[in-house]
Amino acid sequence: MNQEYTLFDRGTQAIFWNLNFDAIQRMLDYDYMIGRNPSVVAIVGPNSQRNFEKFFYGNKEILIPIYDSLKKASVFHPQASVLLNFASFRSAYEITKEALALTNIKVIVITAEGVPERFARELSIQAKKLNKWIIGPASVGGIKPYAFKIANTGGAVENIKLAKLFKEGSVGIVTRSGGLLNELFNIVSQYADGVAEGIAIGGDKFPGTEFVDHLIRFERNPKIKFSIMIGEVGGKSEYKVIEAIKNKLITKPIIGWCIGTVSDYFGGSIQFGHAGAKADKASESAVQKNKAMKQAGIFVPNGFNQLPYLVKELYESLTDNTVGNSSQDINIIDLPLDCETLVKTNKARKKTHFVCTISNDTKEEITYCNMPITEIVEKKYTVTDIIGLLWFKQKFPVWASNFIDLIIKLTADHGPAVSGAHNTRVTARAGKDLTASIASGILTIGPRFGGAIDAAAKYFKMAYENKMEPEDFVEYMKNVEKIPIPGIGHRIKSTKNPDKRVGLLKNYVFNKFPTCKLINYALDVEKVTTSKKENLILNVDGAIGVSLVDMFWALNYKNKDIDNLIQRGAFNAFFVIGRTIGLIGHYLDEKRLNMPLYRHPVDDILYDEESTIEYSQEV
Ligand code: Q5B
Repeated sequence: MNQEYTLFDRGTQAIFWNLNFDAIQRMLDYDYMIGRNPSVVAIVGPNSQRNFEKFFYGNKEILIPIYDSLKKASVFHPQASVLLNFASFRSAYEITKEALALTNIKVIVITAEGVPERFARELSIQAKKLNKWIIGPASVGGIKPYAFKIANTGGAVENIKLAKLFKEGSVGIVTRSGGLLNELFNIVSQYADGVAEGIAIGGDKFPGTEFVDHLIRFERNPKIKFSIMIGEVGGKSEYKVIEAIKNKLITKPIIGWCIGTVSDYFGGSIQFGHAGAKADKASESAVQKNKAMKQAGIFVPNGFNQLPYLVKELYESLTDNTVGNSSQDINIIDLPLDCETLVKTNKARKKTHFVCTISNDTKEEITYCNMPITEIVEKKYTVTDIIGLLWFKQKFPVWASNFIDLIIKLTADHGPAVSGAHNTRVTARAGKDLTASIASGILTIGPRFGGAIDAAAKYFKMAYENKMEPEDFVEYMKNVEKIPIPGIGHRIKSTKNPDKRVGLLKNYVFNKFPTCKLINYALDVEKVTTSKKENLILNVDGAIGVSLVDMFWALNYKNKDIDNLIQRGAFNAFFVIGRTIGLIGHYLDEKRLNMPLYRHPVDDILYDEESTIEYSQEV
């Protein structure tokens, strides 16, 4: 601190305890407007997962570090002299005690209401011993215009501009309440030349510092011509000021008023909003305190409404200025408006980066294709109906929805030996979590395993549309495309060991589908391939692929739309969703059995370092 009467100046740095990002942003906005460096240099958030947060300083973004302890924050920021203690009433005491022990921290602002009175008293006594300042508990803080603003003091930027809180005036203000502090800012901006410093000491019975402490500081501050003190019913704080006037510790004029004069009309002891706003003795009533202040030479208005005129009168009598002619205007830097505000107030438009046509979470409840989930539940939509909505943007008829249900059931698992389940189990045994383990299984789904559905649909549909004879199609795939027909062939299933799943699919399609054109064609192709080799059956991928084409044809999808779905991988998605169920099962099974790390047996690997096999056999 520069001078003993000043708690804050344009270089004051603060540590903010708690992740109150809006309040911090307001401080930085103020700093930017008055052209000083950012006043918040560190944040303490013991439970934060982050070690920094981004804020705007003007139109630039800056990073403010988040520490998990006050001690660390203060070690890394020894210049920070203010702690803005925004902790809850449960933690505020311990944190303040910790801050009092730190040599760099000189001022502590406590916002929490409800700090136990004995703790508040102890903190106040301790702070005074150490020559430190506590503002609060239950305080909004304060401001030294053109230097430092505590958190939300002064309200929004518009209010700060209106109350001219960006320039230093000559009036010192002390209140208990933050609301009245704002009211006074407004009055002083209109009836005098503005605020030199404004502090709300807080509404608790035992504030860390009292009116008198700050008024004595104001006495020593040559910039301050007079002060305003707004007290409340209850407590003795105003009498301490009277005592200081008697002892000539305060000689500058003070305008004083005690809120709560109405309590006399109720009779008895009335508790007002603040914890300390209750008169336990007659002398603590607002009326008595106003009388006592007047007798001590404090300017006491007849009522709060008269206070602005008293401010004007006193200001003009103490300065050569008449109100309105006094401003030594300071250029404030205009705060750039953020896009969100401009868009909200219809002053700007913004291009969106994403388009979503399947669901909306910005309404009262999430909707799937415009249908609220409550309605979805009430109408007893099945999981496959939801697939219809979210994948294809339509509610399928029951026969189609039930077909999807059948696919999911039949593809859910095919034992631990297949690529996906094997990978999932190996990954789980390497100690990985559920997501990683099932992801490693899903990643094996492809042209040879489970992911041949799209390609099967594509080639069978192409052959059918081009009226290829099954034999010609088999030849075409071998000689022109030079690939095995997707959807044909299985490692263990054959004509002698038929795949029951394919039987169930065929049975459903022939009984429930309005049209079975492509599956019939595929079965004709199967006759050709199985005549070559008995395992070249229409496999589960192939049966699903061709049946889905039949399904979409029956649902009146155009060929182009079906081709697009295939090209985007929408048909393989049915295997992915089904098999994910099984992969989760395999993962949980491994964990349940607590299986150790898997290492493949070396006798199952052919080691041949002498091999001359080249990657490319081209000559
Ligand atoms: N040949 C599946 O082959 C397999 C031919 C063919 C014409 C064909 C193979 C293939 C297409 C991909 C496909 C999905 C690799 C399968 C699934 C899910 C699963 C898995 C599970 C589950 C099997 C021997 C001879 C050769 C080849 C000829 C082979 N395939 N000709 N069209 N498609 N299919 N995948 O038995 O003259 O001797 O040289 O790639 O649809 O993944 O349970 O395991 O639920 O988890 O190893 O069911 O068919 O035959 O490669 O030794 O070839 O047959 O040209 O002829 P194989 P290969 P040649 S369902």
